[in-house]
Amino acid sequence: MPTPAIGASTTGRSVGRMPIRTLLAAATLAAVLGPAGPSAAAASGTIGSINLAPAARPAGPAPADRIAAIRRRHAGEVLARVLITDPRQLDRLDAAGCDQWTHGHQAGWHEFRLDQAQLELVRRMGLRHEVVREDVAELLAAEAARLAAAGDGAAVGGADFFADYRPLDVVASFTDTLAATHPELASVVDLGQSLEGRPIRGLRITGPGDATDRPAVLINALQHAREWITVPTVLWFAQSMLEGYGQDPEITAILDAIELHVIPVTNPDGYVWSWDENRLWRKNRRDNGDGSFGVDLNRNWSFQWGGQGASENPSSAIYRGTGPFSEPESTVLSQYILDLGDVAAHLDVHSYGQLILSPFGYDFVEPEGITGRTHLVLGRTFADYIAEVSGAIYDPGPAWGLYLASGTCSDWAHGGAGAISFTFELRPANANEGGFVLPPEAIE
Ligand code: 0X9
Ligand code: ZN
Repeated sequence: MPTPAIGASTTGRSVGRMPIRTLLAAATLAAVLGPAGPSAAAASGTIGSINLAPAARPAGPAPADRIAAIRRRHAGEVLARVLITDPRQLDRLDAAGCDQWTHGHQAGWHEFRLDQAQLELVRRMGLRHEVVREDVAELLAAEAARLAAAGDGAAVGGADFFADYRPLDVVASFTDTLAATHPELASVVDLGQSLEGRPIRGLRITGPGDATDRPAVLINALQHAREWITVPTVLWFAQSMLEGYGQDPEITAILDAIELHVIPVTNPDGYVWSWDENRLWRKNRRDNGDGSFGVDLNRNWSFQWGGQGASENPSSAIYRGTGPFSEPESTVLSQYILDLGDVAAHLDVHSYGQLILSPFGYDFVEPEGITGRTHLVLGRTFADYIAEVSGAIYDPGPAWGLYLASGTCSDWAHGGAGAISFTFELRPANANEGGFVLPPEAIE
């Protein structure tokens, strides 16, 4: 079994008087818990003197047409868990176009979105299965109707940003506003451009003074377009840190000691596509030239690229791309991380599953020695904090325990950039609760 190249251990490092593990526990806790409630400022449509009204968005199809199209497209679809006893069964379901929501390729229970013909195939194959939701079309239509009814003005100006999911332009204006209202702490950073030329942006947050020697902590969300819950979660975390500075001694100490970088939308083209065309889109929007679109950004990172748990088939949901860092989105984020120089800790935020995954995921290996053990202890600590404060059960463990996946962001952040790194899978725990399509109440 190959031994991974491990970067410098960050285990013993501390930021100010704050051990890295405390910082990560605090950061993680805040990120997972979500917003405590609408802030009075945001509810009024302004933060400070900044008007939150978003820029005009291009007109799409009329809402009624859109919703009718969603109902037609997803008519009869169900969410089902299926017991796979031989990985070749997964190949057959994949060939039939079944949308696997759990991406493993091993025996065990897997969750799928299936139309009636695909469900019939599962029956014919004699696979044990259970339909957990029959209302996919309704779930998606109701979400689209709700978002259309909110309208652009209400999207930010009339209600709290965190009261519902927000399109890319509103995410961008909220990000700008957070920086504009905390100029002494935050600035907007521009990492580079997506394939379709959209900026990939984020916030750099640190206390006043010389930050040169402060280690960086980076949190990125939404590599996968349909995982909408990840965006408000990390933005709420950014807002909490900004509002807590000077109020909460622990947050103040953390921000005086580190540079925090929060990238809410790593895959802006996919995110826009998931809003405008296909809510359940996962990949970026690469034209693969064979009629298929999209590279799975979380299979495109250079560390162990092309190994197990990634596909060379462009139509696959886990298509790895033509080479390591073939995609601008993974390239610009990796370059940004390398340019920071001293990244102590990193979180790649996904949904769903309520999991805290530590390296590695490309094979059944873990970082050697104390670094590996530190990840496991930290993962357990995060899960305990989350349970204590919210009651939610998150399972910690090495990513390979979920399934093998190579070329992932978190494996690279640890194996290639030397950071302590985790992949978070946010709520819900399973498809019964809607999987990627959660009610807005789940944000808070
Ligand atoms: O498959 C992924 O990229 C992540 N799950 S998701 O449902 N959000 O797509 C998890 C990757 C974690 N790594 C491994 N399981 N190896
Ligand atoms: Zn994901």
